[in-house]
Amino acid sequence: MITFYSYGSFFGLPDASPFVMKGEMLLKLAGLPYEADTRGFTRAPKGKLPYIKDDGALIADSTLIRLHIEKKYGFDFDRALTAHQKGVAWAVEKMLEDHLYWVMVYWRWMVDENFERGPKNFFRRAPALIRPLICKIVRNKVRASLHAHGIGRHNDAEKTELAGRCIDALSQVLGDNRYLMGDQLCGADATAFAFIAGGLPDVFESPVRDQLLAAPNLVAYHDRMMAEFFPAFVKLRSRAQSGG
Ligand SMILES: N[C@@H](CCC(=O)N[C@@H](CS)C(=O)NCC(=O)O)C(=O)O
Repeated sequence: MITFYSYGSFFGLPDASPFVMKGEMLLKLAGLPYEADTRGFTRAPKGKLPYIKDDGALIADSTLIRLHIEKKYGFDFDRALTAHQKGVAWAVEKMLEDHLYWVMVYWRWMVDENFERGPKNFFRRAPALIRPLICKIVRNKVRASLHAHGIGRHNDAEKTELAGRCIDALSQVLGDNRYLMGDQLCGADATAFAFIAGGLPDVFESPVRDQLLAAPNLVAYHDRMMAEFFPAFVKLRSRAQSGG
């Protein structure tokens, strides 16, 4: 049995991290049984989640998990796609992971109100006396990562414009399709779903959320995918939205 190391549910989502939601969805797409373990972060081989343990082998990184599934289990996530579609799907995936993600991180972590309602909850098990210090250290680390990536050097209007182009591109690629690239699922559906889901919780007020909500096809796609793959969270999301 594969062990899938995750953060666990926050903000009405299957997981706080879009990369973890992507990883879990890849396991579901491949039909592989797994058990989730939310206590693996301190032993994470690359200091990040998700990672899996499969027959004793540790595979860290959502994309490397995908490659592992493809190699070890012979599962082709993109079997329904043409070569051109495969290229587009991969490019869309990396646009979300390596570009839009960092704008999302900025709004979640660097805006005080969003941090208070969101990531601060990750530290609620830390001793009360040192909790503010831990929050400060981790936030400073995130700030440094944003700066190193480059997104953190842009002003809010610039970040918003860049995020808008990503969301628009995603919406254009999806169009009226049921799934990202057509009427069949592919590997990038795991990423597209996870990053839309990560941007939608109403605890985070952000231009990214507004831009996603302004794209009806992305919201409808998200709701379809949530119902298909994480049905328990459809209820949680609607309860959260109705203030319950
Ligand atoms: N490239 C990695 C990215 C994973 C990632 O960035 N995970 C974040 C959560 S969204 C994390 O665990 N960060 C912890 C840290 O940087 O300390 C993947 O695809 O799995």
